[in-house]
Amino acid sequence: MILLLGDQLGLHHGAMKNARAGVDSILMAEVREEASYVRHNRHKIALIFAAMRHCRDELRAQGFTVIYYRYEDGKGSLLDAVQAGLQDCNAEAVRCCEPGEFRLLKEMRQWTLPVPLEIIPDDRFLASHDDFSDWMRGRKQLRMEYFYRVMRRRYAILLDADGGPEGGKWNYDTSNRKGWRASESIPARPEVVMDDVTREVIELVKREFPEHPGDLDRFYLGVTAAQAQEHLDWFVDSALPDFGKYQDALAEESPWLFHSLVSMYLNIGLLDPLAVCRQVEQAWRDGRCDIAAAEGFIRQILGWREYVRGIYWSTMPEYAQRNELAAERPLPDWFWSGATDMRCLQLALEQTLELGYAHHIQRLMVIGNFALLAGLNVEQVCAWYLAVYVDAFEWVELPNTLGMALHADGGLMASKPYAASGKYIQRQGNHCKQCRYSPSKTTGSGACPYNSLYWHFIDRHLERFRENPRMNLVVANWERRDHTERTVIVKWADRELNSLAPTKALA
Ligand code: FAD
Ligand code: DLZ
Ligand code: SF4
Repeated sequence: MILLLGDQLGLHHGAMKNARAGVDSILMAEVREEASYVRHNRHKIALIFAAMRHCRDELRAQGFTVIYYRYEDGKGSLLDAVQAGLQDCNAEAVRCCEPGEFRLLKEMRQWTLPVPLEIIPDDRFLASHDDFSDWMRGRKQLRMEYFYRVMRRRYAILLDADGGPEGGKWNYDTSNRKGWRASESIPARPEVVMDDVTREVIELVKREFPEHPGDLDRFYLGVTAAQAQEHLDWFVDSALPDFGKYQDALAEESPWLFHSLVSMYLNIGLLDPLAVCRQVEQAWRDGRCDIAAAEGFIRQILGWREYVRGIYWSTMPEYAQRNELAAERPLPDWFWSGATDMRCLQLALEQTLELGYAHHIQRLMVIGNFALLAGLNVEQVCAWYLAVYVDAFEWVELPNTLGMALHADGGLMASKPYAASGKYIQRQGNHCKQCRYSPSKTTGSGACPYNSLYWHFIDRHLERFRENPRMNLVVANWERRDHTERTVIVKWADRELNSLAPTKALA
């Protein structure tokens, strides 16, 4: 019996590799524990249940026997489902591909079953656990850039005839930082056509998860591999040419700008990462986008995505406990409503809660940056990120949040914190024009909170940052200011911090 998890829906990888129609039974189960271990966005639950049901139908059409428990069947946990499934099918063994979260792997290892359980490696990823450990060995710093070059060479992506990087450079990041000035039009995304299976799931999720975020009247996701591919094709044709240029931009007009919106499909197995990279490389070779767009996009998947997974599995479970900057301030209630006057943060939170999506710069430099500067409790912030995004699974969410955004791993992933004042947000987009705060003021009425919080952050970690060569300049700038000025800024920031409402109940 093959246990197929809700984020492992590719039919040619993982536990499905070499599966035999007519011999093996496939078990799929919508279960309470997986749907509620955090307050998942309703878009995520709807995506997973609808994609699971479509996958079930496709497998049956291919001649597979599928044991499927719907949410209404009341299975509490995956273990309950496996035990019930075994009674149905007389299997000699259970096979499952390793789950994407340490939590579940640990549980599975403790399962007591009447037949052996075989947990096999997840071959959807382009670097195995051993590949990553080999790369890590003997390195003082785990710079993503060097890992990425190894991956480019291994998969021969964007290489010239001599094996060097196409265009002469490995990384075109410096061409990909243009701010948004609303001078170009953003292409409208194709509408998703829903069938009865998806509509039924949406009604179920609305009914069963009333306390979870997510406006399902705006459901916008594909739920089959074919639909995911259509989304990717649309991206390559219509948005990729501007992806690079506006990769770091922030816009009032759009929650997604020129981003691909494929993370959720990659993460649940509806798209294959290598095929996605090759399709984008081909678009460049055909002259349909520039090298900075293609390289910038491929780096995210071949580089960052594989790298964060490597960090996660090589450091867990200890990684989740890290809090190097001793950040303990409770997560404010308004992270669950978006009710703040900070325009950039309000829009990022609202779209996150309503759609389960925010693009990378919103996650890192608007929400994450605020959490970092304000010293919000690391565990609570990580739990929030795991809950609110459609693409959130701990293997990718945790290193990005704890490591990249909150610098709570003390610099294992990033040699300096991604901390910025309101000036950065102003430069990258057009939110500040709509905001009641001013990015050019640091203290006093109407001052952008990011500004004083930025200096508060530097001031509270002065000793640590003095030791960091990449932070020297900022520390020197701060220390050059006169004592009174520094005191005024720190006091103003304290006022801002004290005005953050304490949290009520966290999921
Ligand atoms: P695009 O901008 O179009 O990028 C293309 C693809 O590259 C993405 O689909 C994704 O698969 C990959 N990618 C890009 N950046 C990263 C990254 N840093 N790590 C891993 N993959 C990356 N991504 C998730 O998939 N799940 C998460 O739970 C998640 N949590 C995040 C939390 C924080 C604090 C931050 C800073 C980033 C997080 N990311 C996460 C990474 C990234 O923000 C999202 O993958 C991206 O925004 C998804 O939108 P997209 O598909 O439009 O991406
Ligand atoms: C996220 C999720 C949800 C909401 N529901 C289910 C489910 O009912 N059944 C299932 O098999 N998987 C679900 N998942 C995905 C799992 O939580 C995921 O496999 C683990 O978190 C490991 O990545
Ligand atoms: Fe955000 Fe500050 Fe700009 Fe307002 S002024 S949008 S809070 S950066």
